[in-house]
Amino acid sequence: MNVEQLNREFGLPKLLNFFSDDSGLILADLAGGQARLCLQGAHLMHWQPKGQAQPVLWMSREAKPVAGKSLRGGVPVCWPWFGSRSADVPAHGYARTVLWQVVDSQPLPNGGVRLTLCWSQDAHPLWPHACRVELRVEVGCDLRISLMTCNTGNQPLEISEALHTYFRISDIAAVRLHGLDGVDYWDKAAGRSELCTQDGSLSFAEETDRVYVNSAATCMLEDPGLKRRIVVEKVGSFSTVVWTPWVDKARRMGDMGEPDGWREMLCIESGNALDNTLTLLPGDRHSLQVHYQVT
Ligand code: TA6
Repeated sequence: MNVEQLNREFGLPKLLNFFSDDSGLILADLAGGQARLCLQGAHLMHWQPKGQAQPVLWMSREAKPVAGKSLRGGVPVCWPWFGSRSADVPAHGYARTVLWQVVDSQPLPNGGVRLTLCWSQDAHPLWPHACRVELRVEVGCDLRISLMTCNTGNQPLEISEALHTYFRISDIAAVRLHGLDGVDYWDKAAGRSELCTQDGSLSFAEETDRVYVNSAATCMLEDPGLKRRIVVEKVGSFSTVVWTPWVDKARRMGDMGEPDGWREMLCIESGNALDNTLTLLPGDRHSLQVHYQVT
């Protein structure tokens, strides 16, 4: 569908408007501009609820929508695998670079809006299986995102996934992350892969890349610099990934926004990865739901 058809079929006055930018990609403004989503990747790019002086989601100053390329920031959808598999396939799967279809839009009682997108395939060159995945975004004073996968084929499927959420913070040295005390994690920083156990809350002073496993724990990010707390509550997700690249990896990546955009972001990702990889039998469906609140 083009922009006109999308607005005719799914547009909602003041709540949901589709438009295309100079990349030719189609974007959607939600809830009167409190959020913005790119149909490529069903990628939520921006969320700044009323009353918040800064966006809750971080987006690199250098990021702009480009066909076939994922955006550095917002909520990339990692699916049908999380992490890197081999050098010749993209890390975190291909869902974040394909064109999702809009399937539904609804106003919400709280004055917000719900937008549902889907990607379905008989096969994909990188993953030759029949499957359907839906992303549902509910935007208002808080944010809910659901990622629902259905095995539409006749073989069991192994899926790993994550909502790879980048949060805007005042400074990486100022924040603390609570809620993971006692949870086991795979320490993936600096090429390591060691199983450890979290002791207390997290503060950050170096590259941190941890996949916490077998935990549905609610996390709370405390940011005194922006005078806010962000609560990440999830259902159907047993892995939480915490990632800051720190200065050297950020420089190597080159798209975190010079000179130190990396200091103003922290990823808290809700998914099912490593020990929590899912097996879906034919006809099975799995739903991962995350509720983000700012207080
Ligand atoms: O989720 C953390 C991580 O796996 C890091 O290791 C880093 O690679 C990050 O994701 C970004 O990955 P991307 O493919 O988006 O550059």
